[in-house]
Amino acid sequence: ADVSVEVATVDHTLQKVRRKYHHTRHCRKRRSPKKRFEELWSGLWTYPYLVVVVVTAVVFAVVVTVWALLWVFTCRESNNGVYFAGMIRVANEEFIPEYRHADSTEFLSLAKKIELVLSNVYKGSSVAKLYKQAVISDLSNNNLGGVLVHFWMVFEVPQLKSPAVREEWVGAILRDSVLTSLQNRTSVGYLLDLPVDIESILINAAQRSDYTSTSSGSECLDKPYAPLPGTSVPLELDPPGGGVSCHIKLTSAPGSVVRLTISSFLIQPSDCVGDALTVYDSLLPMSARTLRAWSGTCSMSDLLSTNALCKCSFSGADDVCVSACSSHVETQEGAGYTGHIYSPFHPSLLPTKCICTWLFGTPSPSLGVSLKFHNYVLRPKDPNAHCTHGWWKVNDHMFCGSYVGYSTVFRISHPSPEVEFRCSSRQAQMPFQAAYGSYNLSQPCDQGHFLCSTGFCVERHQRCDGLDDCQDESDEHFCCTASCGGPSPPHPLYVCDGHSDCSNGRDELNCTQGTLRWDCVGTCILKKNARCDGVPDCQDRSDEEDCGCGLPSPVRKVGSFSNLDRIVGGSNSLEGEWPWQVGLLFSGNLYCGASVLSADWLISAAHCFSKERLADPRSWRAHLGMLTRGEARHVAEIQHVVVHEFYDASTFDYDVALLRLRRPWPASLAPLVQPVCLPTPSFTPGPLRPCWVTGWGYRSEGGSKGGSKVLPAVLQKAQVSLLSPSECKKRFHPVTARMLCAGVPSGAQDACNGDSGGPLACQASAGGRWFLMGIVSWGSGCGRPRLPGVYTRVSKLTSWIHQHIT
Ligand code: 4AZ
Repeated sequence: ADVSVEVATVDHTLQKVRRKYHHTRHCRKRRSPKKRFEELWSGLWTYPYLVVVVVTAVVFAVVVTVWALLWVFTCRESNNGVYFAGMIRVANEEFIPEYRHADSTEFLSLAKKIELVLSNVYKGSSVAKLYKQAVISDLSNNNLGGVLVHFWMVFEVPQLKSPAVREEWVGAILRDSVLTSLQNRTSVGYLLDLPVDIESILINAAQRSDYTSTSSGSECLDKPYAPLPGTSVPLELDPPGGGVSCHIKLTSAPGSVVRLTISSFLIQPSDCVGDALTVYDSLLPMSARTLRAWSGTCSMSDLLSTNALCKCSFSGADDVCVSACSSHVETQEGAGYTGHIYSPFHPSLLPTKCICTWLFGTPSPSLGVSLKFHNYVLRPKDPNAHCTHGWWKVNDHMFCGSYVGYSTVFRISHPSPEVEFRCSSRQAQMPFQAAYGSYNLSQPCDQGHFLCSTGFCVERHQRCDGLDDCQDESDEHFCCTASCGGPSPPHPLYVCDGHSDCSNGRDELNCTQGTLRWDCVGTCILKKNARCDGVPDCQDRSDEEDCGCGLPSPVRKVGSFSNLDRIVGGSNSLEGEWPWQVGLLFSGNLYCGASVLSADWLISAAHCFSKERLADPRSWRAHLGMLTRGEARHVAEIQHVVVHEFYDASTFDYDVALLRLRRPWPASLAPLVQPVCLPTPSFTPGPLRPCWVTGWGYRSEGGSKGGSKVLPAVLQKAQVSLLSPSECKKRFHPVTARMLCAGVPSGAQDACNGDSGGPLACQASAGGRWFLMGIVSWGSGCGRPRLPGVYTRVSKLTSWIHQHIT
């Protein structure tokens, strides 16, 4: 109506609009609302109004967007999904064909049960708030029986806290929720009410993309099944591109294994760098179960020279098995190790079936062949037993391979031996490699050297020096044979250790009369427990050096009482009674015990830190000067953990670990925090001086007392007696020189789960110092009659300890 068109700035326009509106309101006759609306509406579409509306809308949109973005990135704590692939063997379940189909009622029912158990475990753990869900992805059969469960676990973690959920912790929570009994050393225990194999538990961090691409309904997932041995299932893996991962889950009939033959691997030019193929021994992409990985490493120039195609070909698995590991090998004289032989598919795991034959040749009939293995040993085959980690035939003599924690040299005293290796396990095993060389048949070791039973040569002066130079102690064995009947005294390590090493018993003579050999530097004296006994016996007083240890000063509080219903048959300790006792907490839970050795070193059991049991020092806190749980005088961080290099998780041999504190504990904590003394090789507790085991572990087997799992709040102590090695060997097998039995015949006093790593301390004499005789290691249940606890024999490991802490 009365609006004219003109070009104006926004300000100008606004003023005009205001003026006009003002004018309209005051000077016009009143009109009907409908008419007024029509006027306003048509007015809005005029140019100046339009500009105002558009500008306002744009400003509004910008403000809303900026605010929303700010909220997303700053105000709201954004959550990240953290994904883990897991595997566990459910022991009592028989695999049925229906389990292969994720939509079958049988699958769904078992999956639901397991998901519930996993959910209960994690919802009751320290990461309960972050746990979102567990999804069972596959159920498969396996050669150990039961059903192998492959699952995903999803945690929702605030972005800043992502590192808080780590694969070691997630795995540890699961493992620690399994109640096992050490009886019979079976690895099957109970995860709530589900019987599971603790050894089978494996948790690996994974990518979200792995989770989505392996879930049913994913764009590129195939699950071929070979129903009969020998069935060949052709596979073609042709990813659709765009960064999509494809997965093929291969399964075969129970009792058979899958053989995968890769005939060609074509890498497209554009994707060359990113293309990769990984084969896992699992139905989910678990890094720890990688069998083999190939990645597209071919460069663009390679591509050009091969017609813009990078082609990698692999021959059939059977061919590789025989041809790649069998060969004719020539050694050289005096040139050390000149080459290697490898297990088939090295460095992949060993296949379950294979045969390799190596024909060795040496340049002279006076030479033999030596094979140096890393962490693997060949031992003569017991005619009544099967080889479980490789069957070997060396010139018609049979050997079994086994994995050990040290290197070995296997010497074949023949100039041209034939060595045959057969895989002998129903499960894929670790690969091996051996360096080969020749040696002089008449003199395997150079002059001045001693031949260890590991096959290594060590310098002669290293024999019988108390140090394990051969890696299997063979340089320290039979050290007293020469002197058992001869003029010189038996080897000090074997004197009065309670073990008859000399056939004439000379090494154990006169021990009851209190005489014992003690080596001062250069000379020796005969006195029982001369070390740190307050009397300088050596001329240089070396026997009284570094003796600030092993003297507790217990405080009996008014009204304190002894409750004879604790540890297995133990009682409450007093404040300061065991000042070396340490509580080791992993993620806030008391896991193990330890003992103070010095201002910055603690000693504990290796099995508390073995691979599965969290080797990461950052996960641990040491609670020092603690009587009641949670009331430590000092909490220390651990800088690093030294697990004994020969620790054997299957036998618990060398079950010892040293923990270095990040910072020394303050000296002002004395006398409530004090080191325990380290025993000499010949230390024996004083007569009628029993030893004491201390800890906050369970009070009975299975941890239940009156039906509920209760851990004592106050540090418990129990008195136990040492058993002779021969008594110990009657109860358990194997008992090695690094083990020690202690208990009471009725079993009424004993260590139990949770006491592991803690001290078994013995007093040298009445009122004398306390020495760390043992470290709680293992046993058959807790508190059982005639089944003592087994401890790490510290006196056999003092040189290793000193090597690290001094
Ligand atoms: C344990 O699992 C454990 N009764 C420690 C000691 C004993 C048994 C078990 C000996 O930590």
